[in-house]
Amino acid sequence: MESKKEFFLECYKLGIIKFGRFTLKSGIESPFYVDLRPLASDPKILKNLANYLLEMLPLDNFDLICGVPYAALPMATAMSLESYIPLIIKRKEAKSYGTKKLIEGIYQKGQNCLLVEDVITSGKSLVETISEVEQEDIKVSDIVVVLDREQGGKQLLESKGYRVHTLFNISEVCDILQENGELTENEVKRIHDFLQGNHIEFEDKARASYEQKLKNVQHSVSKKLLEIALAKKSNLIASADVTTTQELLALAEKVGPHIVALKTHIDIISDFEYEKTIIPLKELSAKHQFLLMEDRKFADIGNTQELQFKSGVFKITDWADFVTSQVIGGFESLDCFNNVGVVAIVGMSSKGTLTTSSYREEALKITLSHPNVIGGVSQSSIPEEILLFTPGVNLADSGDGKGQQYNTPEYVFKTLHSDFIIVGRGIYKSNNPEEAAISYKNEGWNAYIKSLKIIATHN
Ligand code: S5P
Repeated sequence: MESKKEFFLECYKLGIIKFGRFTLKSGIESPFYVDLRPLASDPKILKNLANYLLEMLPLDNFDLICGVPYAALPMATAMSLESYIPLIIKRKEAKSYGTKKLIEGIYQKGQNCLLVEDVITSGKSLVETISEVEQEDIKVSDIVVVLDREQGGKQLLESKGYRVHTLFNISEVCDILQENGELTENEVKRIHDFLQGNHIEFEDKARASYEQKLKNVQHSVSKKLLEIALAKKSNLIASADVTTTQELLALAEKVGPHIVALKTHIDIISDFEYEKTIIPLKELSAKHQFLLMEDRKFADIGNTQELQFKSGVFKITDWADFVTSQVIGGFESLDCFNNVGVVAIVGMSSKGTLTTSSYREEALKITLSHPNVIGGVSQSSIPEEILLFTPGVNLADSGDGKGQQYNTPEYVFKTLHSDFIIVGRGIYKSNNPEEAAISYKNEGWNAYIKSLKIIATHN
């Protein structure tokens, strides 16, 4: 076998460690991220890894071998194949039916089991796993770990009397990568500072300004939105989720001067009449210079969407400047919106939404490639070539008890690089919607200006 260092570099090529800015499960921001699952996809590496791990261990001590689910399962399997030590499988959760077993496989009470883990950080999840294995009357004395993040896990387990064998630790990994020109001395120093529990500053990428975006966008609706934003010093879209024409028009009159667009759900207006609802609304939009965004969230095949867009009582095509649409119907389902701008729903703000990261990734492909699309609704960042609209913004609340989850303007501009905030109840439910709109407009604009000024503070 090649040297341990060469072996690490081969593993590294599979993308198991990334450097940058990552939010860990605990919410802590880390300058590096480790994911060893790719190792299982390279049979030669997995086999070598198994042998490196076995070499470190007093193999006679073990009757069984068990991986901590899931990343360590292939590793434990490979070690079992190389050493002929029998494998047992620990479930993540006990089955809710049948045997309710937590450990699968053949074993006897009192046998000693070697635990295999991919990465150890604080060690807390290993402590839990060990106690679950011990509850089945299986003994654990040794744990073998591929990579130690050196954040106290080894010490925690050793203080409880377990032997912890680690193949790599993050310090030696950083040294290897520095020697190989993958990391600079400064980057390694920051990682050490982080591991020692010191606060480290992250370099924030500066966001594009509205002026810069105005130069790059193609769609006329994107241009108009950015021009209004700059003219009014506002990035606020008020969501008019009211249910009568009178309330809708009254709200538009009050908040109109302070917003870039008024977002409607036109199908919740109980007394809708094109003449009485839309005509005066159009007049207000011209008077106060804001666009109309119909939040229809189309989600059907192209033909049906076209009918929903152009027919019925609402005739959205005649008055909306831009509309929202799901992209679940695929690329061509958006073709019918060729006289308006489309804001694609990439990710939703509600708890338990099905817009998972893999969905968002696919949704973004359509969003970025369709010429009718001007931007996306999302709770995470999207590429800067399109506009990001972020609902779920409220200064006073963190949720509404119905699944809505709120963020502050500061978070959405600084962290997500949003372009426009969408505020509903924060404005129309307020005692004074005009004052509320002014305060959201100012908060939003200040947060945007602040997000432009983030200065790199590498130390
Ligand atoms: O993910 C989303 C997408 C949208 S468009 N989450 C949302 O809340 N919205 C809309 O934004 C929602 O339909 C509502 O009209 C508005 C948020 O209203 P609020 O009262 O919670 O601010």
